[in-house]
Amino acid sequence: PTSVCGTWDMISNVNFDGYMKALGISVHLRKIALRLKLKKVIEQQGDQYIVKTVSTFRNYTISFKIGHEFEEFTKGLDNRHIKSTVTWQGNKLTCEQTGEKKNRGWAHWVEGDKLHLELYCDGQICKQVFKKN
Ligand code: RET
Repeated sequence: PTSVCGTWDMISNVNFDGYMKALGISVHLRKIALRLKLKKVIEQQGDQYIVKTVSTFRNYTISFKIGHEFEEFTKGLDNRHIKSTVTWQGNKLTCEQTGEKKNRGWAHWVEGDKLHLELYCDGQICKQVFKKN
C-alpha cells in the first residue's frame, strides 16, 4: 500500500462550493477557490505529519501528531480557531475538527495511485481526488 506522503495534483473536486458555503466563506473567495488546481504536499518527519495545501492564490499548512489534539487556526479559509485530532481509521487518515461548526472534519486515503480527500462540514461533503505528481 502506497503512503499518503508525496506531492499530489488535484484531478477532481466535487461540491467544494457546498463545503465552503457550509463554512460561511464569502462568494468572492469561493469563486477564486473554485478555480484553483490544488496540490497536496504531505510529509512525515518522525511521528509528525505536515500537510500543505498549495495553490497559486494561497497556501494552507497544518502539522500534527497522530492522536494528539492541536489548536488549528484556519487562516485564509474560514479563519476559525478549532481543536483538531487526527487518527488512523483503518487506512484513512481522519481528522475531527471541533468548534463552532458541527460535524466538521476530513479524511485522506490512498487507493491505487490516487489520493482521496473527503472534507465535510454541517452535512456538506466535498470529495477531491489527486494523482501522484
Ligand atoms: C484554499 C484557498 C482559499 C479558500 C479556501 C481554501 C481551502 C483549503 C482547504 C484546505 C484543507 C486542508 C486539509 C488538510 C489536511 O490535512 C485552497 C486555501 C477555502 C479546504 C484538509
